[in-house]
Amino acid sequence: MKTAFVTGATAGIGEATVRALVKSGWRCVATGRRKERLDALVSELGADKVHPAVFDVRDEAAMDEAIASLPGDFANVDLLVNNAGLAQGLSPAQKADLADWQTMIDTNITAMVKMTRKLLPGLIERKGAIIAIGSVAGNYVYPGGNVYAGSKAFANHFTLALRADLHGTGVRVTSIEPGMVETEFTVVRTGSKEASDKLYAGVNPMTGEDIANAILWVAELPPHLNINRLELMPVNQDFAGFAIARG
Ligand code: NDP
Ligand code: 8X3
Repeated sequence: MKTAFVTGATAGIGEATVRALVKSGWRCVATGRRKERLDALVSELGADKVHPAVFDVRDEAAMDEAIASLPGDFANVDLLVNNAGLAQGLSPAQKADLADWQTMIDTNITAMVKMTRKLLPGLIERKGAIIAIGSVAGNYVYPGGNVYAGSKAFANHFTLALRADLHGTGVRVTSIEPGMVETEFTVVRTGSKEASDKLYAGVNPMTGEDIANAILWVAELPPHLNINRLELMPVNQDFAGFAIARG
């Protein structure tokens, strides 16, 4: 049985990924700040299949402690799913809150690179895999995307760069770049369930399960195959968006 380490498993894509992986025979380290959500996953899927690691990814000492205290086979990580992340705010750059920007940089960039660096030696030893959840926001910008878009461009590109460095090690590396997925993402971004419901209304957006199934597919490909990047959108979203101002 192989072991996955899924960051941000208390909601959305990460939670669905843990379910999909465990149902397919993996054991998972599931991380997040909300202990009760991780405990519920353990109750649902079994303590032999899910190890809860409760920590804030921005706290490096807590990250180290979580890695050092992985029990038994949970310590032998074959797959890192770099998923924990968030957007905060949709204000234009000239009005944005610097604290929101710092939170996105600390979570989506700094924590992701630290987590990756710390697990890399074991992943190389086991010829494992890294799957990172970037975003279409890293490929096509939109108003108010500013630092979130920049952080996801970093995630998309850092993941491709890892592939270059890991060439020859047998470690597979994939950047998964979704468009609109209805999770808690927009509630977190706007602070409003109403705003979130309004954004997704009538769109038929992707679900956490859609992305989890893509992650599972990538994770279980034969070892000679590497998906470099995979961009997904709901049919009702597209990337055309040039804007002009007159006058
Ligand atoms: P959710 O808000 O539903 O889930 C986010 C997860 O990240 C939660 O488990 C949350 O855990 C965790 N997380 C956030 N901040 C921290 C932190 N400081 N420490 C530890 N864990 C943290 O959103 P999604 O499932 O949609 O998002 C998952 C990833 O997918 C993100 O990287 C997001 O940028 C990306 N993405 C999302 C898209 C979408 O449309 N939803 C599209 C493209 C990419 P907790 O709060 O318990 O700590
Ligand atoms: C989240 C997708 O399109 O809301 O990364 O930026 S989007």
